[in-house]
Amino acid sequence: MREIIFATNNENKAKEVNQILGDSFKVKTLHDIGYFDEIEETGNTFYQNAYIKAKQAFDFTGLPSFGDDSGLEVEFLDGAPGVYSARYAGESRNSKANNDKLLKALEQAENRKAHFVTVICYVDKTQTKYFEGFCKGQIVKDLRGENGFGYDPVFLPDGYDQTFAQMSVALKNSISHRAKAMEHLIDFLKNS
Ligand code: ITT
Repeated sequence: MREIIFATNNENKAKEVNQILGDSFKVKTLHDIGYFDEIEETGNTFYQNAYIKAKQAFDFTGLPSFGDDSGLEVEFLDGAPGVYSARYAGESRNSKANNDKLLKALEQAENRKAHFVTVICYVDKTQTKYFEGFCKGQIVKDLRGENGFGYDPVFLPDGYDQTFAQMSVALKNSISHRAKAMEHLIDFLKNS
């Protein structure tokens, strides 16, 4: 089985990615490879941060590695919180605080359109590649559901009447931004 390093400390992301990849790859996270330092996300774009994560894991292991940088872009907020999604309400990276701040910022908003973005960067000995995925939807008015992570309780994907946090992981994984970016990565890996 091919081994690949997923440069994340987010267990929920790792769970989603493992489910998407199934048995075709053995995925190891930063924790699994014994990398316990914080990777500073110093970039201003999803692309830069995804690269920083993947490159760090590749440099540490010498093995094919990928990083995922993702976030929520809200139309009424001109694309915020965007690349700063994890820290929208402060450095504590607290999801409840982030969601509360977002709902407050949208209190008067009629336009509640938003989309999730994932950029995956893959690095190995010979190449660096990028893959994108998007999922469009709306921000609901109250927190709904217990599953998932981050902004899942406030995000209603287009065409569904459940937020990401009300859906099973399997259903989220069939339509999410991360799933779409992962499909592109998987296609690439199959042909390389
Ligand atoms: P790693 O950098 O260790 O992978 P992270 O949680 O810091 O994990 P990001 O830097 O990509 O990940 O931050 C993305 C933030 O955007 C994340 O903390 C969530 O708040 C939000 N987010 C990303 N994908 C999401 C999803 O599928 N559902 C809900 N919120 C999501």
